[in-house]
Amino acid sequence: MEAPHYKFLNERKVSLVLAPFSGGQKKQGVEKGPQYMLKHGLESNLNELGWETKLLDPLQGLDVELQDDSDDIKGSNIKNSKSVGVATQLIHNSVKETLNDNRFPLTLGGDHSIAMGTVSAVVEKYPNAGVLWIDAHADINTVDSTESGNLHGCPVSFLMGLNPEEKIPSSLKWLPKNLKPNKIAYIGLRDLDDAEKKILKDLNISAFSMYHVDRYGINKVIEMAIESISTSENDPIMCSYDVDAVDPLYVPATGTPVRGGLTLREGLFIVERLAETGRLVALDVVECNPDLSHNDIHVVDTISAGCAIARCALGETLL
Ligand SMILES: [Mn+2]
Repeated sequence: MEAPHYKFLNERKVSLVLAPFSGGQKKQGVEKGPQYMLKHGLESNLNELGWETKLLDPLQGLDVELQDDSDDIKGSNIKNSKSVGVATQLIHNSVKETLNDNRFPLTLGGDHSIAMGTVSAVVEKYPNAGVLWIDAHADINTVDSTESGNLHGCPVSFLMGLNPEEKIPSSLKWLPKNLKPNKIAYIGLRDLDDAEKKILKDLNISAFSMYHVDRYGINKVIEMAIESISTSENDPIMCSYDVDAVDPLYVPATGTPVRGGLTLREGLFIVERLAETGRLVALDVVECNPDLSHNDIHVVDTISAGCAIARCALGETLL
């Protein structure tokens, strides 16, 4: 396979946007993801693939307490909305700046709430962009439907504007609700709340669960997913990749593991294939949590998988 050509870039330049944020859920440790991935050699690996790299650390010196509920709305169980709002806006600005510099934003989480910042920035830059959300979960709970109140389970509902205005915490009011239901497709789903299933049905959102992966195979699924979010063959594509899409056998150190997931090869094939299209414009890799492991091998497996997802999306091939 020839090295993929990224149609929306002039040169192979990537900004690693560090998003060491854990306020979208309750388990400490997910904020260590970016440092572990860097320590694993991700930056030099990307250099070897021909990318000029730059690190951005938008949350550096963030003075909002991680657990800050001062902005939460009474009667809603949404948690830490202040810190989520502040952090995601900083990340949004970094991704926007990266895209405007004609660089590829590779955002390293952190929990999946950070995608409020990244996806909204990509759609602002490219209004016709489609989003592939690779995940065991749909992350589309609303402020009314969420049982846990953890915002990493809600980013898609905020991006789509599914929440009543009066229930949006003031620190999340900045967020452009620019993601249309026909511009997102899921792959890897296997653990959804009933309310989420209803939203996907009602809005006719393209969703490929593990059932579809088994029935059609991953190659056909990615083809159908891309087709479903494309209005033309040249629409840009963003990928927001939650490592829990991959089976916990390969990715054990993550906050909400669900068995029966993608094999490691299926997980990597998705991003290899996306790179091959030349249409990929941004990638998130989220939910690596090195603290949630019983041994060092679990940590190494998880971080290795996260780094491999990033490398494959940026053109690494087997041959
Ligand atoms: Mn997720």
